[in-house]
Amino acid sequence: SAVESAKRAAAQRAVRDHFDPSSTHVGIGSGTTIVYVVEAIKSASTNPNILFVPTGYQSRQLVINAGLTPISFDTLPDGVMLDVAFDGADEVDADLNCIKGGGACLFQEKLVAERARKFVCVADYRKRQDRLLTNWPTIPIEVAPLAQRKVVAALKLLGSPSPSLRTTLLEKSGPLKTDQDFFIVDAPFEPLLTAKDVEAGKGKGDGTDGTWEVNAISKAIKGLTGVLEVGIFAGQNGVDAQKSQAQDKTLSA
Ligand code: DER
Repeated sequence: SAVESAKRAAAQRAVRDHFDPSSTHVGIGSGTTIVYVVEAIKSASTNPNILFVPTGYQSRQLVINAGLTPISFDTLPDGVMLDVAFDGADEVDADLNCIKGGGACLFQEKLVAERARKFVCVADYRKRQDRLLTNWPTIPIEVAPLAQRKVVAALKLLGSPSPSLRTTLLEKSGPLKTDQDFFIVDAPFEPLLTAKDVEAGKGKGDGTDGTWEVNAISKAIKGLTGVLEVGIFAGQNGVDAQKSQAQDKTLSA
C-alpha cells in the first residue's frame, strides 16, 4: 500500500543517512515503521558486535527475530551513550516535537531516546503537521494504576475535556497494561502551540487562556504525582534534547 511503501522509504532514508555500521550501541523503538528500520539495518550491516537496546517487549522481539543482539537498557555501562536511536512517532510538528505513545511504549522509548547522541524519528507523510494534536487528538500518558483517577481529574483541571483510560476490548477486557504494568491515559487537548507561536502572540501557551505550548503542557503533566512519563518528545531545541546533551556530558565526563 502507499502507506507501507512510505514507511519503508522513510526507514531506508533514515538508516542510509544516520546508521553507521561501526556503531557499538543502537536504540530500536516500537511500532510498525521501526520494522522497516530493522530490515534496512540488517541489509546495511553484518557487524555482530553492535548491541541493540529495545524499547519494550515488541521491540525486543523484533531485534531477536532479526538475529540482532539485544541488550537491556539497565545493563548499559555507566558512561555509555547510544550512538543513535531510531523510533517512530504518532505526530511531528515544525520543531520536530513528537507525540509518542500510540503503541503504549513511551516510557522506555523516552529512556532510550535520551540516552542516544542522536535520536532519529522515522515518520511518513501522515505524521507531519504544523502543530501537535492536529491529526492525532490525544497526549498518551503513562500512569500508576493507583493514581489514574486522580490524574484524570487533574488533567481536566489542566483543560483536557475528556481524558480516557486506554482499554482494549478485543484482546482483553479492561485497561491496557504497559511493559511497566502501568496504565495509559489518553488526554485530548487543542493543538499545541510551538515556541514560535507563543512568540508571535498566538496564545500564552501556559493554559491560562486555554492554549498550551508543547514544553509547558509536558512539564505540567509530568508534575502530576502518579505520572511516570508523558508522550511528548520535545524537539531539537526542547527539554528532552537538552537532557540528552546534559546526560552525554555527565556520562562521558
Ligand atoms: O508508540 C510510539 O510512540 C510508536 O513509535 C508508534 O506510535 C509509532 O507507530 P507506527 O510506526 O506504527 O506509526
